[in-house]
Amino acid sequence: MSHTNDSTDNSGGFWSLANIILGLGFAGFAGVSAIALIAGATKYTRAIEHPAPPAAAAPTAPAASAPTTTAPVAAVAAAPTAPASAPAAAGDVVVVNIKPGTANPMSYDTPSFSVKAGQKVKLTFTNDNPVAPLQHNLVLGHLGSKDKLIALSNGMMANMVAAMAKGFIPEDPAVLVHTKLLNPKESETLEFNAPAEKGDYPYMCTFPGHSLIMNGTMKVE
Ligand SMILES: [Cu+2]
Repeated sequence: MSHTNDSTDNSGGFWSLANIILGLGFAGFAGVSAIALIAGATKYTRAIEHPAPPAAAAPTAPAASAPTTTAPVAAVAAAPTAPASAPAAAGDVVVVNIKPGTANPMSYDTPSFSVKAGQKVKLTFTNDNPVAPLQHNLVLGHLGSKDKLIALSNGMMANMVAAMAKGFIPEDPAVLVHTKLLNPKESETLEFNAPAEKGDYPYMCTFPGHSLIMNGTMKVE
């Protein structure tokens, strides 16, 4: 596995602080929005005796299935619109480019992609979002490790300074490969071979508060 980093920007201190503040703000905002949405959905059901829309669509759900709700922020959270990429033929290198989402900067624009077992993967995460420049990383986890990694990510909130020094990368064998914590406009390419075992491998930004929405699935087929 090799890493390339094509930015020489060294404004880490500023972005670290800005990202903590923005990140905590977003996390709080998301929490309030979720509560508002649940409350709104309950009222909606009572008022017209109609099945309530899901309180929050899963980030991997197709955007088309998300019903219109009265809470626009929640709709943004459910918004990945990029279709899953088609699996490439075995033997080819799969090139995957991921950026923060345009509708919600604390999401990925690629909710899933498919690879063949053992196939070489060249995955580039470009942290470019002009609306909300935040620090992000991309951590690919082992089969079935999504919940564990989300918990580890959010657990780092308890000691942000120490965790930031490690780029918010969980020290856990569930981590397969990862980028460093990227400042806005930075990018990093990960090259690795897809695991031999078929299934869904989660990837996410482990900056505390991001992983619940900022995640996706690498499908090994
Ligand atoms: Cu992030």
